[in-house]
Amino acid sequence: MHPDEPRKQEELTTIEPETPSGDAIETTGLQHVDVPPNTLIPITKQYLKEVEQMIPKGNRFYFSDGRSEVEVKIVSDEIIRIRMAPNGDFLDEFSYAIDDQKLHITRIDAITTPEYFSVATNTVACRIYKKDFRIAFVDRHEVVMNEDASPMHWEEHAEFGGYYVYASKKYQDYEHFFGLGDKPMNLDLLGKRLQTWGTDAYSFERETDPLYKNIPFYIGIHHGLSYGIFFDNTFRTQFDFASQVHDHVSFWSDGGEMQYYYIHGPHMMDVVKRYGELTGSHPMPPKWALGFQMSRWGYFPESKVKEIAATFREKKIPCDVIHFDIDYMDGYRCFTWNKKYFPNPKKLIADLLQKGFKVVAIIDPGIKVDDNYWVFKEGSANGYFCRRSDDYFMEGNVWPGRCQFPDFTNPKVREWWGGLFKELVEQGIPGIWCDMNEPAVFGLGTFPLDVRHNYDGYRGSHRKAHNVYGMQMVRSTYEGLKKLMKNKRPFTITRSGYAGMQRYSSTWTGDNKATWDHLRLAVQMLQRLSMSGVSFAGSDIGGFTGEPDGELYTRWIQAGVFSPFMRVHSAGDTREREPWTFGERCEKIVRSFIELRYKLIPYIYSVFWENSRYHFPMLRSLAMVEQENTANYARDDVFTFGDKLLVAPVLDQGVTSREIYFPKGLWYNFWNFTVYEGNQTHNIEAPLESMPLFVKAGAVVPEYPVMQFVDEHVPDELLLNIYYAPYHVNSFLFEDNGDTFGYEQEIYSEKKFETQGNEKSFVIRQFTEGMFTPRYESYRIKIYGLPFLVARIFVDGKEIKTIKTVKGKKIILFDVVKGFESIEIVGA
Ligand code: MIG
Repeated sequence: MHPDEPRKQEELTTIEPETPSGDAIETTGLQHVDVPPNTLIPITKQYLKEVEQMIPKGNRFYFSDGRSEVEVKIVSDEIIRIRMAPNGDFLDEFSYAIDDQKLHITRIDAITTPEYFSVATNTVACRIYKKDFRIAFVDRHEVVMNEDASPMHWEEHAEFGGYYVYASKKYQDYEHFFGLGDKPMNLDLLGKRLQTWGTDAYSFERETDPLYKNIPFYIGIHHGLSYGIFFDNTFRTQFDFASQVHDHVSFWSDGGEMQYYYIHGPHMMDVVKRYGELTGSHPMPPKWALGFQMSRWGYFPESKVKEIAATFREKKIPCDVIHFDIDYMDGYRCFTWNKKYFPNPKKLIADLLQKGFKVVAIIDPGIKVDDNYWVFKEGSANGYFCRRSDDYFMEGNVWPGRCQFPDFTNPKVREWWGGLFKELVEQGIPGIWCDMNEPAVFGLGTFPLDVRHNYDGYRGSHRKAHNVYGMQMVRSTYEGLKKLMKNKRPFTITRSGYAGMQRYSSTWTGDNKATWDHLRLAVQMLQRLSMSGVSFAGSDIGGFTGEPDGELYTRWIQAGVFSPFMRVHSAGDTREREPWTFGERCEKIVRSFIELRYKLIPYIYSVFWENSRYHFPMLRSLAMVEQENTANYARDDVFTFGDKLLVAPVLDQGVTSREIYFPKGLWYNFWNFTVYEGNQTHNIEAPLESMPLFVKAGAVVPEYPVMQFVDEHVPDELLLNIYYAPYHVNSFLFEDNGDTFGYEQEIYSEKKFETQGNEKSFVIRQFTEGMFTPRYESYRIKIYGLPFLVARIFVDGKEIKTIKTVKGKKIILFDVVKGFESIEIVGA
């Protein structure tokens, strides 16, 4: 019905192979088909052989065994990249994952010993053993961090050409593994065999693999030392963590190049940060995106949306965002409105905005094949849709029926797609939710492998482009919105993505279920995503499919306060999920926890900045907080949010207390200020009204008054909760205007608070950087846990007299000007 149009000029350009003239073609060795070929080389795995030489070229070093070549590139003091070319020809260098950051190299030492070549930075050496081409990474204390069990190898891919490429490492004693994105399982990956091949995994289960995201980055830890491997290959990749062979850890791919980055620690936190330096971090989100978000498949007609919005405000349950799922569209055609349900979207969106609600709308990649639909017409006319190997269009069924799919790996297509949001932006939509971008196709699952992609000019089939398709869709969406919204920050969510996706989007964990185990999975998956570079993530609170009861819903909301992205979402065939649908008791608790989220906004925003600017993961697993304690590797139901809040959500039905391991140091119970000594386990009461939450002693935690949406009003003063510690602690507060890119031009304020306590005094110092001035004039200081009676308080040397004492003299309260440099509290 849509005859293929003539191919575009650019697609016709092919590179002519350099062949000698006809009669000069070498025919020796060719077999006639009727003659049984007894000299054909069988397809078998081939291994690198003895190394013949090393040739240095700047920060790159080339090693050869006569036929194959290996490149060792020093990327930074802690990052070394390895590439292998089976026939000596490296592929063009191109990566969707790598951010163009300038990394630092202090020095490079190349040496040759009778046994090996070594290329070293000031922290780690890469050794290449001459005899068999095995590679090892050795730290400065001669500890082998990671080492080949066998040399890198490959096997011809007869069907598609190219090679399967393999690396096989020794399993180090007591080694454990983390990372790999969104795997729905315990944090520690030891004993698992996993793959990356983005999949629409509706109602996935614990252990389902693969899921939606493709992040071929893992962290290994042994002897208290940590390193990472980022296998930057977009084909289907597989990882075996001592599952098939108990002393081997391998990773391999169906095609492309064996190309991986070794990232040195020795702290897991450093590995994660360096992986972030390599692949980028989240840009700052609009501040409202950190508020509570309400979603449902789907809210329509507009009277339903209005009713939901009104109920939030009536019941005084804070909320910032309402999501529009696919039903807002006309026959599921992207960039259109169902005029029956939404006769005047602009007005509706404006009315909602007036009440403080932002609308986030879903967009799918499938474009309905329909000659009366402008998006389809434009896409067809310009040749923007994907084609099969024989030039047919890639057609498949999704929500709108028969669809074609833009090739987001083509920069021109990304540019076009980005512009399609013009009308939605003009109508007042500041956020887009990209769904189904694995890509998902009904019946087929995804595209057949022969579909062709532009791959930014490097051409490839779907085998090569599948794992980056979703990332390129949300990239084009983000970049398009950014242009259309001028200097405002767009908000995007994506279901699929590849390593580096964090530069363009937040994400959610997909179609989970309303079960207690899925709540636990959410907590595990969000920690895993956080250590895989994608901190801005959340789960469908309450579960997408199935029916939670009030208890599960309430516990999930409690945990959800500590998801960087906090959204309730559910499938269309489930019962209602708004915070008021589970009875009065639950409503009250849920309200108080959503209010807690809003009180913590200045803290959450600062934690976001630490990720955006400095690459710290927002959620930090105990394995990362205290890697020297191997028992922590299995403690994946407790984590810290930023470094000041220790979060221990209740993950089991009917439970009203739980055992919690506290990392070293002192921790305050957030609710009653009891102090616990760390490096041990305590049993903590957790009735449904409460959730175990602790603050690191010495912390300064900024707090906003409860608002019904973020920045509903400007507070006259900022509350600083300060928790005494008998030692030194640093805390940070980031502030800016909350919705522009001014922060890239230093228009922000970054405050550092240093606290220092002893038996007789407690001192708080403030250091300010940046050019943004918040509108409030003073801080209200609230100090918890002083071990002495207060005699005097000095602010910048001047004594202040107006001090309040509350709760049996355990808390003191006073106001100071926001520009103070030091506060000294002196005991009696
Ligand atoms: O085939 O848009 O994961 O969040 O509500 C289902 C409808 C398509 C899947 C998403 C889900 C969304 C749903 N979508």
